[in-house]
Amino acid sequence: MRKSNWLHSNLQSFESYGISFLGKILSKQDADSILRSIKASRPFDSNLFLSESEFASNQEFRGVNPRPGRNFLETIASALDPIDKNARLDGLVSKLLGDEYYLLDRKVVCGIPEWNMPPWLRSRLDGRAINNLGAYIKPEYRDITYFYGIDYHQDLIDWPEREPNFITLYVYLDDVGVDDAPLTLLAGSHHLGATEFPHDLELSDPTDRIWTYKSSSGEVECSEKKFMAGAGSAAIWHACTLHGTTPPKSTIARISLRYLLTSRQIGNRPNIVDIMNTKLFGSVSQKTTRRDQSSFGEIVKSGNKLIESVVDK
Ligand SMILES: O=C(O)CCC(=O)C(=O)O
Repeated sequence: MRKSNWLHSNLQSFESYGISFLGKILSKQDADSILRSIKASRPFDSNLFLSESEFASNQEFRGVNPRPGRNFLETIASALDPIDKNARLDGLVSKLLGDEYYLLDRKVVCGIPEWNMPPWLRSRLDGRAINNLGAYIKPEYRDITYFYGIDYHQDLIDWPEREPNFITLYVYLDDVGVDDAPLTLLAGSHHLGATEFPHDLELSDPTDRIWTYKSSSGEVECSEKKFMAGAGSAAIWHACTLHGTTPPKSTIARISLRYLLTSRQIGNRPNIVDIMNTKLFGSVSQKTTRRDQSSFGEIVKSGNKLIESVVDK
């Protein structure tokens, strides 16, 4: 696709649906080289996990994700140049967030298949809404985020009181097909603005996979979009776009990169995301973004609408 068509169609998709699938932004070779260094850094099997007794003797649910000083991507920063210096991507993000946009966060995200999980943990997590595995991972491996499926959520969930002035850029390092826990996104769900997790969602048309999403500000019908693509492919979405994954059915952990990019406030030159945010039906931020955790940060809410919607199908 010509450069100007690529830019135009991605801007149009982002503005209308809060999502855009960018195609390949990394060569297979560059994606492989990043993937190889991640895979060489640890075992991607049950050895990632604490034993049941180790976990029981020191249960920690907060501070178990990557953070500055404990983030695998800090160790391979130059391998990320093909993303950081990608002129097409930079042109697109500059339109969305303004020329002065900057990196808010980036990390490796790994989808863990069932067979990699110790049996005690599988039964403990069964049916939970959000399975971020950080609490169960050995401390030396917490420089990556691990998921065993996650129900539909907004990326604003981690940012109470923040406005959605950032976007997510997700880059697959593996080929991702239907059994590899593809990201599943709800087109147009950003229109309802910032809403609390768990969200009011119903699969109203199971044949065409259309979800009715409600909040106190309104209701939208959202078509489910699966991000299935080859290694090096990327997608971007608005901070209020609902998305999630089921656990991978395949035996291979799915490894991806997740960037959050944000705008700088520079006078009164609103960028596209700022303009989109003035048109959201509901609130632009929430003091409380989620109601699924205990006071210690453990996920206690059961019921995962995304997983339940595909069980036995
Ligand atoms: O990669 C995954 O399995 C889930 C990632 C996700 O939803 C997120 O990072 O917000």
